[in-house]
Order: sequence, then C-alpha cells, then structure tokens
Amino acid sequence: MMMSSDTAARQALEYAAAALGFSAVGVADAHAPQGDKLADFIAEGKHADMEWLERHLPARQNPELVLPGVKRVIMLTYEYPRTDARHTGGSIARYAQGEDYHKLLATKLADLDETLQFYGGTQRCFTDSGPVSERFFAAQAGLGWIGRNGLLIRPRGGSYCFLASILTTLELPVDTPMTNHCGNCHRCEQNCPTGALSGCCCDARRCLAFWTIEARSPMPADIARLQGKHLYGCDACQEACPWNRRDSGLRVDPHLLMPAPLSTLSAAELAGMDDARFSDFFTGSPIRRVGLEHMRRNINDAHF
Ligand code: B12
Ligand code: SF4
Ligand code: SF4
Repeated sequence: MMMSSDTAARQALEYAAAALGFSAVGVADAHAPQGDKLADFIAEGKHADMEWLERHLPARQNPELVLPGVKRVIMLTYEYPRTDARHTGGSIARYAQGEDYHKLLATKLADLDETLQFYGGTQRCFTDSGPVSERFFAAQAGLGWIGRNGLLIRPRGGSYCFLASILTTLELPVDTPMTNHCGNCHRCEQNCPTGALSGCCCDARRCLAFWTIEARSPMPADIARLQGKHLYGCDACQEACPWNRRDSGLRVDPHLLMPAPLSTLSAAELAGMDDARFSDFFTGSPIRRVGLEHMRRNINDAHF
C-alpha cells in the first residue's frame, strides 16, 4: 500500500526534528477544545500586568486567526540543563543558564518549516513567543501531562524542557493525550516559596518568575520577603517534582549550559556592573533582556 503524503510528511518531520536536537515531537488537532482555563485565568487577574496575554486571548482560543486553514499543531520538546550550575550564591533558572533559546530554536524551527513546505504545508512557528497555548497542545499531542505546577511533565525528562510549536495546514496523523500521573503528590505546591500554586496554573501575581523577569514594577514587600536566593526566574516547583529527580539520559545542547564566568560571578560583582559591562557580559543570554536596573532590584531583595 502506498504511504499517504501526510504520513510521509510526519516521518520526515520526526527524522528532521531528531537531527536538529529536539527530544520529542507530537501532533495535536489544532481545533481541539481548549476549555475556559485561559479566559478564567485572565478574568481572575492571574496574568498580573502581562496585558499581551489578554490581547492574545482570541488568537489563543482560535488558531485559525494565527494561520488560516490550520489543521494541526506540532509540538516539540528541547531539553535544558537539569542542575543549577551557580556556585556563588543567588540562583538563575535552569532555562536561562546558557544562550537565548528563542534565537537558538528559531533557526531549527525554520528548517522544519522548510521540510514541511516540501510536502505542501504552510506553517507558522513559535517558541514562547506567539499566541499559542503551548502546554495545552503539548499535552494534547501526547508529550506528557499538565502537572499541578502547571508545567508539562514527561515520564522521561520531567518538566525540564522548552516547548516549541508549529501550526501547519497539513493533516498529519495526530497523537493521543497521556494520563495524568501526579496522583496524590502535591510537592510542587508545598515547595512554592510564595504560595503561587493554587487551583489551575500559577498565579503570576505571586510567582517569583514573574517578579524577577517580567514585572515592570518593583516586587511587593510581601513577595520580596519570600524571594530567597532567586535572582532570575525560579525552579522551586520543578525541583520538588519527583519526575525531575531521575537522570533522563536525554542530551542537553551545550549552547544551553552555563558559561564558567557566570557560574562563579558573585551577586555583588553582578550588582556592581555598569550598563555597558552588563550588556556585554550577557550578550546572547536571555538575562540581558531584564536589564541592569531590574537585576539590581532582584539582588537587593534576595536573601542568600
Ligand atoms: C505567561 C507565561 C509565564 C508567566 C505566567 C505563568 C502561568 N501561570 O502560565 C510567568 C512569567 C509567571 C511564567 C513562569 C514560568 N514559565 Co512560562 N510561559 C508563559 C507563556 C508565555 C504563556 C502561559 C500561559 O498562557 N499561561 C496561562 C495559562 C492559563 O495557560 P496555559 O499555560 O497555556 O495552560 C493551558 C492548558 O495547560 C490548560 N491547563 C492549565 N492548567 C491545567 C491543569 C489541568 C489539570 C488541565 C487538564 C489543563 C490545564 O489550560 C490552559 C488554556 O489552554 C508560556 C508559553 C506559551 N505560549 O504557552 C510559557 C511557558 C509555559 N513557560 C515556561 C517556563 C519554563 C516557565 C518557568 C519554569 C520559568 C522559570 N524557571 O522561571 C516558570 C514556571 C511557572 C509555573 N509554574 O507555571 C515553559 C514551560 C515548559 C513546560 N515544561 O511546561 C513555556 C511553555 C515556555 C516554552 N515555550 O518553553 N511563564
Ligand atoms: S516558579 Fe517559583 S514562585 Fe512561581 S509557581 Fe513555581 S515555585 Fe512558585
Ligand atoms: S510535584 Fe507532584 S503534583 Fe507537582 S507536578 Fe510533580 S508530580 Fe505533579
């Protein structure tokens, strides 16, 4: 029997994705019902001052507005480091230890786009940058389940991965969602320093990742009191997760590992930089975007 063009496209996609370093690929129906979780999250104000989440709501709920004729959302995982490489007080979230993943993955996604164009597809690609419910589609695509910390958890690899998405007009064969394996565990909720995890998703108004990276205003005193060692982002709800404890055996791209000068830089040295030095030191790193002034505030509020 002759293989359908969509099945062949899927096989080519899987081959190319593995060659580019993605650890898994799955496919979801672009029109799978997403429910009201995102709208409720916004209505409850849990998005804090990230007004773009509000603006993206119609497109997030209807992928047709992002790519007319869309049939599938292809979801990919890309591993990031599993350990905290800082040696000198003050932690930096694992995902931000090395090079900026937005740039790193954009070129890889462009390669996959070309592969799919060969099979007649039109695509739009994103990683953390577009109006796509990446965790929802990753779960739909059978890559893992959404844990009580709101993250995509995989039986092999846990949550330490980036998600990337490709919307396509091709009707690729879809995958089946996975059963949730959180069971009676609540460790992520218990380990969250600020109590940001209650109900669905983390409440950005209490989340240290929000306050140390995204927020435009200074951290409120009641959150700053609980900031602890976190200088940029927070992994506490991931560190507690049993699915992150074991070694996944999955390869991590060396571009995402922390360079030695950052792992040994003290918080005082970091705070003492001027703008030019900060910008130069963090060239190519996602940390550059936060700016020196915000980083100084984070250092000021931290307790080592
Ligand atoms: C805004 C945002 C944030 C905000 C708000 C966090 C939040 N509450 O979502 C802030 C800045 C706080 C943040 C923090 C972090 N983020 Co963030 N963030 C995003 C972004 C851009 C949008 C997320 C969003 O819309 N949230 C609102 C909720 C309501 O929507 P949702 O996450 O899409 O959830 C949907 C489904 O999952 C479903 N759902 C949600 N919960 C549940 C529960 C159940 C039981 C079920 C059935 C369904 C369900 O409903 C939602 C609507 O469809 C995504 C990228 C993207 N475009 O998706 C990255 C993303 C979620 N972030 C990511 C990461 C790595 C982080 C941090 C770990 C970074 C860090 N170390 O500091 C923390 C973790 C905080 C946490 N526990 O969630 C990764 C997650 C990878 C993974 N394995 O899941 C993403 C996917 C970026 C990427 N492309 O890699 N983030
Ligand atoms: S990232 Fe930190 S503050 Fe935010 S929900 Fe997870 S543990 Fe809580
Ligand atoms: S810590 Fe426990 S409850 Fe939280 S995501 Fe992991 S398995 Fe699920």
